[in-house]
Amino acid sequence: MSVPLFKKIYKTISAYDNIVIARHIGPDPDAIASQIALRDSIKLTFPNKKVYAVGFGVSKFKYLGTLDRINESTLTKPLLIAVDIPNADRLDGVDISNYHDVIKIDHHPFEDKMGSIEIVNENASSACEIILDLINKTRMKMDYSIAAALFIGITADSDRFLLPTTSPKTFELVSQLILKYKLDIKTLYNNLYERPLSEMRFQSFIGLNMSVTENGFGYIRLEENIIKEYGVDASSASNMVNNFNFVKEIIAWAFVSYDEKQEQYKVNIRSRGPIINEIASHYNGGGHKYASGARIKKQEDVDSLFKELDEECKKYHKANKD
Ligand SMILES: [Mn+2]
Repeated sequence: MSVPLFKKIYKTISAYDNIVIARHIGPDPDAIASQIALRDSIKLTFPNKKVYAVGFGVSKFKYLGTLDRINESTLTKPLLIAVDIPNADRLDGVDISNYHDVIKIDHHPFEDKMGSIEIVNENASSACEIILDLINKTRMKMDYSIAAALFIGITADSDRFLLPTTSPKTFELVSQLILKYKLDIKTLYNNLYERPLSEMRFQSFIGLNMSVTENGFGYIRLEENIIKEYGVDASSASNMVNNFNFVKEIIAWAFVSYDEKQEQYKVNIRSRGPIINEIASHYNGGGHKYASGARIKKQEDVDSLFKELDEECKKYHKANKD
């Protein structure tokens, strides 16, 4: 990312006294870690500024730090920094129209223009990687807990440096971070990866029951009664989609669950070959090339999404035959 753009962000941050940092609804570790690390770095660099990281808290990510509550109407001339989010309508806890200016820092494919400065780097492993680069290349400060949060965000979003967005630069930045702050990786990994036995058992259920087409498309519907029977929470269940990479017979795979409250199907899609976000975008969805999601009202549309994904797998196999 260009240094002039980082300098411009630094200058803009310097100019505001009230800063709110927001990310997407249904946050993952990268979303929360990037907003907390950025908030704490701005506070450390500019102790007189009021800086808030907002959005609905998730108890299992509490180890990353605490979030703030704000009353937007009482903030004078606030700056909004949106991290890890491409679309304004999925911002958690803020109304973009209340802000004097907006900075976006993201690594998803571009969707909405939000403000005067936008860093969108699809080649970055995570929002945390971009923020780490920003801190390193400006006069912004860091301490152990900021470094630890950034490490967690990068590790989680790159799936432990497995996903194709992991670059030599990712390794370089992380290596410097570990050395400089003597990160206690063992504790950080425990926080990020420890999970209950019930989840492990449910993952085995998925492995046993997933359907796989001859084109290498794997799919399963996670029924509510089964999720309950195994005692896992619905979001942990759908996040297990990340654990089915590198299965020889599968090149793209999807989990679908029904959200009773929203009255819609939530589909999580992953791939290690075919590009899937284009297809997901036809079904009220989107995301990264190899990690996407969709929210669908009707069962028939889920079926036709799966048909399209299966076709894409077929095309991919044809194009990549040795
Ligand atoms: Mn992210």
